Amino acid sequence: MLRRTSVVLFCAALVVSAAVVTLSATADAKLKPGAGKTKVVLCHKGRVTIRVGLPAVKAHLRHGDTLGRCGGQAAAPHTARLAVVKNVVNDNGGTKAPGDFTVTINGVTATGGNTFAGSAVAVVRTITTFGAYSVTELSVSGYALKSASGCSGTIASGQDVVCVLTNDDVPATITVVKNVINDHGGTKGPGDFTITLGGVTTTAGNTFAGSAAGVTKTLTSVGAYGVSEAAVAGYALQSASADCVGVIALGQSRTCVLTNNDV
Ligand SMILES: [Ca+2]
Ligand SMILES: [Ca+2]
Repeated sequence: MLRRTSVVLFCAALVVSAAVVTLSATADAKLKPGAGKTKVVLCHKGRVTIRVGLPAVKAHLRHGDTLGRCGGQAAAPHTARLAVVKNVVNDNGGTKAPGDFTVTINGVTATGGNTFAGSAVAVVRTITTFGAYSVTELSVSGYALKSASGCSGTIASGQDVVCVLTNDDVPATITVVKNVINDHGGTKGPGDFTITLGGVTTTAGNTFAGSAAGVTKTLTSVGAYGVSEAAVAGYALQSASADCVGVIALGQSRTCVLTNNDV
């Protein structure tokens, strides 16, 4: 009877510890957008080099796995390790990769160099001096830092630290203003004109009704574009501003003004 009780308790303890691991992994995934896709290289049980999802890293380190590949990078006495994971989100037409970003570890000494190209599967550096550190990167045109996790603080001998830097391409926007002049009896308004933005893609459709206040479109691609409209009987296009045709890059904004006049 006693024995049975202890077995039940032991199983209950297992369930609880499994739940704790799952909960902390979920919390990490929420804190770090895209964390589920991030892979970190670990040496598992001192023998096997594996790649695991970022949320699982803490649990692996807890049972004795170490950052980086097996062999050559085993934890020397009086060192720490810092893994830098570089993520890039390209949902607005950007084409840069993690390796296009130059990352620097500041404040402590990293074997192999403090400055290096980013990598989505982590660059692992052995740290030989300790204290306050930060991880920074050179700015890349058209990209903004979306989040930085574990990228500043203090690092002590024997610690394993994972820093995740995520950049996001900054959307370009195009605003179309529609004016209608009715000085010969016309009764159409800006909303009677159907406008199409060509050459690029947008988050919410390329064809829309005109507006004197302007309609702003957020782009999901960049490059050459042109604004056109469907003909409306009794009206002629009087003018189209310079930015109704052009080339647009990440982070840029353009305003196109189309003016029609009743004939
Ligand atoms: Ca973006
Ligand atoms: Ca007129």
